[in-house]
Amino acid sequence: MNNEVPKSNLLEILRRRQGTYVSGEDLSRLLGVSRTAIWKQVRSLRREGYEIDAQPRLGYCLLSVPDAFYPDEVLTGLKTSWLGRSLYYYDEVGSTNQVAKELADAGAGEGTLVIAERQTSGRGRLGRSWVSPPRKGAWFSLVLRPRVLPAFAPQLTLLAAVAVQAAIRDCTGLALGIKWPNDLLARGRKICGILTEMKAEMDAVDYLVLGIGLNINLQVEDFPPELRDTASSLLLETGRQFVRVPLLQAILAKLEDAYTLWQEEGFAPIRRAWKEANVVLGQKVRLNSWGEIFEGEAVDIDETGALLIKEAGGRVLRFASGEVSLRW
Ligand code: BTX
Repeated sequence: MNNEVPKSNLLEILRRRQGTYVSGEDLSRLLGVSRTAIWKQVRSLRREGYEIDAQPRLGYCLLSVPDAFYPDEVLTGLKTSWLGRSLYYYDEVGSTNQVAKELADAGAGEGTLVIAERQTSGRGRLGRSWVSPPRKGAWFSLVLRPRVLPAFAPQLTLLAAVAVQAAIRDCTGLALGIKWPNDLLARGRKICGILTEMKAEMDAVDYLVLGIGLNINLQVEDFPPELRDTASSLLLETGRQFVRVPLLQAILAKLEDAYTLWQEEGFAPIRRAWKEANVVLGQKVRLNSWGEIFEGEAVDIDETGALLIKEAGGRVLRFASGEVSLRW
């Protein structure tokens, strides 16, 4: 008798009968392993945070599952058809974007997901860092291989912002505002950041890595003092603790839908959705573009996703990238 119990198979059976007991004998028969092997796997699952009751005559009963991004948890109930179905999970990693880039360089397919409970050197844009404490947020990256010219790649950041905004609205009721190009804000504080990195030839994208950092259950003290006035989390905004796995699943589903729409109909529908959820247009803004400062009213984003700013003199400037400040 084979004595290795595939964890996923055991979990699948217990999950299907969640709330009722399954005897060791039945499990042993269904999985083709000894009862000792089942007991060993149950102990290992308990160490991972699964609550499994064991009763001498009744057998095993799954009482609760941990709120961890274990592949079994992410894949159970995931509604996407390709996004996130190939998945690399880490309890701790430097940066999920870095890992995703290495995987993409080695040929990882479209939709590959890299997710970590904690990042030790999470990255923002321009060499900045992203605070990613253990099991408090969703820190993840996706490998995408869109067939577009490199100039259209920045649209993906806006697309991601729209998808995350919609998923959070559906799951929590919170309507976050999108700040061009890559932040989601609540009351002006950053709750989610998006970092898109690309490898491309002159006329074709090889791959894009879409990195998303979403602050979910962070308390004030989880942020370093210098971020406490500018950062927030879903918990701090709503007073509620969220189970993270369903949030991630909702984000992946919205992202897959938006990405499919983008490939079929182009940027127009994404642009419309972005304009509805943004907090930049119509505002006086200051934009830092490679160290040069521009000021004016943000009037629109164009069909490529670039921001249009109207200066006091009436001249309209177009920015494909840059850092926007709203309050000055
Ligand atoms: P950004 O450059 O727009 O923002 C980075 C800045 O945001 C930091 O300099 C700091 O001021 C502030 N900040 C840092 N951590 C947080 C936080 N947790 N919440 C709010 N504000 C913060 C935004 O870059 C893009 C961030 C992407 C992060 C994801 S996580 C998964 C993936 N892997 C990875 O290394 N990065 C991405």
